[in-house]
Amino acid sequence: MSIVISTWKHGYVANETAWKILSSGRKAIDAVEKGINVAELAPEVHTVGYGCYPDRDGTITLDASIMDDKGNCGAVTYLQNIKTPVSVARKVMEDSSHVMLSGEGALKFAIEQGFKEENLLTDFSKDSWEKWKSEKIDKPVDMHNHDTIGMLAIDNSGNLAGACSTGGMAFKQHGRIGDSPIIGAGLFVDNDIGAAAGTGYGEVIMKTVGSFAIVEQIRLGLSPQEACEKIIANTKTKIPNIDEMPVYYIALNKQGEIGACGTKKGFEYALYNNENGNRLIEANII
Ligand code: SD4
Repeated sequence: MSIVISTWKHGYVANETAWKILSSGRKAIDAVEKGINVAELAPEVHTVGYGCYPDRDGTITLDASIMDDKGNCGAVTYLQNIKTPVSVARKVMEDSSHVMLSGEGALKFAIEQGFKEENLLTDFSKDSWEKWKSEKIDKPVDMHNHDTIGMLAIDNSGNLAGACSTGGMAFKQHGRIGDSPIIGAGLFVDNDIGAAAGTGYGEVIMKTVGSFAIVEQIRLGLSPQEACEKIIANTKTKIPNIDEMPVYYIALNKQGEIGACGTKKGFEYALYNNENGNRLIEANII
């Protein structure tokens, strides 16, 4: 019973690669890493990896994390000049004694591990920044300037894994780090129970430790859908101006049931399973 679920439209293409890996009998951890690489490497995906929107200073800084079925995890924050941060996060998990590396140290580690240092700014990245600077548009999150890829998978052996990768918010404060590399906030996997990943306004996801909260609700007996809805409902009561700071989650349990919910309309996720193939679905809002 393989399943892969991922956030936003770019998850659809990423799912195709993840599914091929799962279908060949490989592990969920390989599927989520390689699936997310597809979005990271695509210059037309402007919110993840190569070709991202830069920060206020015109610099692209990336966050990513990954978690396997043994409860191991790895993360990078404020990483520059590497196209595939989720793969660096996996190296942190597997080939270092740490969970998280940041900035210059993360870059140094990546280069030591054989990753190539490259300029991630495309013409689109530069032009959008020039435009933002000249117009002083200050819209940290809307449907066009954010969109982390989060991906959760279950493999043929019934093991779970999850990962996420993002450029954070377009034109963010230089040095800002979001929820995606924070285990428990942007991502959490417990192979006995389930997995969850967040997208949207990272500050809200961090304040509410959303992904961990969802997995804990699944542990207490809720379905992934009920768990996502419960945490979204809680978040709405805790964050007064939630309308300006939307958040969204996807979740998967050990039995292969999925859930998705957000505070605002327009959240699409991609689900690939045996019954229906790959589909882009609009999530419930509550
Ligand atoms: C962040 N959560 O850095 C990310 C951005 C995002 O959909 O997911 N947007 O806050």
